[in-house]
Amino acid sequence: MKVRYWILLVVSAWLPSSLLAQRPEINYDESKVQPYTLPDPLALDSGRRVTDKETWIEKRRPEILKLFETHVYGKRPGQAPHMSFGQTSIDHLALGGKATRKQVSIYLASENYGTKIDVLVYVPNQAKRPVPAFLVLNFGGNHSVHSDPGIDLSQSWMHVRSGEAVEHRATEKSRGVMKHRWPVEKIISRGYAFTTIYYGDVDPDFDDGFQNGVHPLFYKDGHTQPKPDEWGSIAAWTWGLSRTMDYFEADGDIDSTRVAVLGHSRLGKTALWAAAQDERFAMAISNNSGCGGAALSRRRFGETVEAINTRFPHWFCDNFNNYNGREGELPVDQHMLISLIAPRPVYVASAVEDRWADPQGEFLAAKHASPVYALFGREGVQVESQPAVDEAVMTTIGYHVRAGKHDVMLSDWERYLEFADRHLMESK
Ligand code: GTR
Repeated sequence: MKVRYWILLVVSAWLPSSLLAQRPEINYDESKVQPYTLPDPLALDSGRRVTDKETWIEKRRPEILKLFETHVYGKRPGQAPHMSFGQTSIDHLALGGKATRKQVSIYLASENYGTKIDVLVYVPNQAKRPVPAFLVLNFGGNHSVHSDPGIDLSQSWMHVRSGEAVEHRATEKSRGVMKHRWPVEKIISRGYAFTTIYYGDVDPDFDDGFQNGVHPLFYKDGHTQPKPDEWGSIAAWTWGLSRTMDYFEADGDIDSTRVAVLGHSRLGKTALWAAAQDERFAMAISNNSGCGGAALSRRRFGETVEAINTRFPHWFCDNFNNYNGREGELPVDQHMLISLIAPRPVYVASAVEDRWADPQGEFLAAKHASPVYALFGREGVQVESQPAVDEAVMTTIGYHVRAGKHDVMLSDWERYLEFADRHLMESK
C-alpha cells in the first residue's frame, strides 16, 4: 500500500494543479455543480434542534468536533510527554529598533534532543505589553519570512514543495524568500506581535507512514502508525500550534487571550482546525484554504476529496478516504468546521484566480456557519452572495475575494489588520 502511495504521490505531486484540473472529474463550471444538501449544524444527532447557545456548547459542538476528528482530520493527543521552553536569543533592537526579536525552542522530548519547534517572535517596542499577536504557520522555515539576518536558519530538513522528500538543509540563500507574504514591520507598527513557526518542525510534509515528526512520540502498544481515526499531518500541525500557545501562556510579552492564528492554503486548513479544537485561539484567519479548509466539499468544484486524498495521503486521517467521490455521505461539511470557531471571529479569504480552492464554496461555508454565530447574538455573513472582487464584508465573520492568484498579499493583510483591530484591539 505504501509503495502504491509513493508512486501516486511522486507522479501526482509532479503534475501542476492546472494539469490535474484538466482531468474530467475536476469541475470548474458553476452550472455543473450538482444539487446538494448540507448537514445542519443546528440539528443534534438525536434529531432535536439547537436553539440556544448552552445546548450548542454542551451538546452539539462536541458532536461536530468528534465527527471531524473521526472522519476528517483524526484525533490528536494532548501535551508532549516532556515539554520545555528555551529562549535561544533575544535582540531588543531588531527591525531598526522597532521590535524585540526573540527566538524560543519548544522541546518536545527532552532539552537539546529530539523534536523541537522553533518559535520566532517579534514584539513591538512601542506598544503596551502584553500585546495581541498573529501566529502564522510558515512553509519555508522561520528565516524565510523576513530577510533579518538575526533569524536563525532552520535546522529542520526542508522538503521539496511538490511533496517529494529530499534532504536539504537551509542556506543563506533562502533567507527572506517568502517575505512578500509577511509584512512584519506593518504588523508591528499596528501594535501586534508577529510570531511564526515552521510546519516542517512539527511534521515534515510528505508521506513517510508517519515515521518522523511528532507522531512517533505517541506510539504505544506496538503501534507504528496512527489508527484510521487518528491524526494525519494537518492535525499534527494544529498540535504544534497548540504547543506554541502553551508557550505564549508563559511569555509575559504576549497576551495569549488575543492571539489570531493564520495560515495559507494547506496551512489555512490547519489554522481553521487549530482554532476549532483549541478555544484559546481568539481568532482564525484562513487564506485561500480550499478543499478540507473553508471550501464546501459537496460542491465538488475544483479540488475534490478524492483529488486531495490521492495527492496528499498523509494530510487527513485514513477514514477520510471513505468519502472519495462520496462527499454527500460525509456527516459534516466545512461550514461546520467554521461554526466550531463560534463565537470567536473568523476570516475567510479567497482569490479570484484560485479556482482550485473554490472561492464560491469558501464564501458559502462562511455564510452557512452564520446561524451558529447567531446563537451567540453575533452577526455572521449577512450578504446573500459573494461580495464584489476586492470588497470585504466584516462582522464576526469576515470574507473577501481579491483579484489575483493563490498567495498571501499585502491587500489580504490590510483586511486582516482591520478585522483584528475591531476584535482584538478595540476593547483594550
Ligand atoms: C495544493 C493542494 C491544495 C492546497 C495547496 C497548498 O496542491 O491541492 O489543497 O493546500 O496545495 O497548500 O499550497
